[in-house]
This record gives sequence, C-alpha cells and structure tokens, in this order.
Amino acid sequence: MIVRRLEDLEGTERDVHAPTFVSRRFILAGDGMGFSFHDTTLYAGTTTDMWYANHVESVYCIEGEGELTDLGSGEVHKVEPGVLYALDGHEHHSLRAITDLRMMCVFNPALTGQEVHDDDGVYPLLDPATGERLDKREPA
Ligand code: 9YT
Repeated sequence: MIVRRLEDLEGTERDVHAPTFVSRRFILAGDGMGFSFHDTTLYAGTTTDMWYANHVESVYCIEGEGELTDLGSGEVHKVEPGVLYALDGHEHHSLRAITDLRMMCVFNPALTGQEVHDDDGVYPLLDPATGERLDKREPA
C-alpha cells in the first residue's frame, strides 16, 4: 500500500512548477499503478493550452472557477467543483482559471514525471525504465 501526504511532496521532484500551474504528483509511472495521479492548481488569470496526443486524462475540479474550451469544436464548458472532464479523444483544449483552480488529474499511460509540455501543450510518451521517447513526435 502506498500512503502519501501532500506536504511530503512539496519541494521534491514530485512538486512540479510550470508558468501557469503547480502539479503535485502523488502517483507516477514508477509506482507501477498503470496511471498517474496529480493534484494540480492552475493559477488565477492564466490560460493553459494542452493537447495530450499520447495520453488520456480525467480531470476533476475540487476548488475554484474556470472555463474549458475544446479548441477543435469551439465548445466551452464551465468548470467548478463537482465537474469532471475526460479527454477520451486526445482533444486539443485550453483551461482558463478565473480563480485558482484545483484539479485532480489521472493520466494513462502514467506520466514518468520527466515530461515537459512542448509548444503544443503535448507531453511526450516516455519509457518509464529508460526515459527514452516512445512516441513519433519530433521534439519542439
Ligand atoms: C488540468 C491539467 O491537466 N493541467 C496540466 C497539468 C497536468 N495535469 C500535470 O502535469 O499534472
């Protein structure tokens, strides 16, 4: 059994700071669960463009207010506590945080923790054992 507390992740490699969000990775590929689980806060006033071409992701809002846009269809959805969105079609999307927006995120395949968003907001698919890039995208 794995038991972790948020405060134990702070300041470690599982505490990842990006320009528009901070992501605390409770579970990563190395934990062998088949998914990764993140507590992510997107900062008020920011918009994050994402396009997880190599992963599916479920995202559940527990705090804050925001707006999700499907950049393919143009559809816009209100995001608030109790709302979940699941990217089952690798949708290109953006998330606007009106206030700080706290989201619980599950990725499959699991992130290894070494991924960095490229210019399109894509995370590469990395081999958990070697760190080798497995997907066909050219690095940005
Ligand atoms: C809501 C969302 O997906 N934000 C991007 C960060 C990502 N969840 C991560 O790296 O933890």
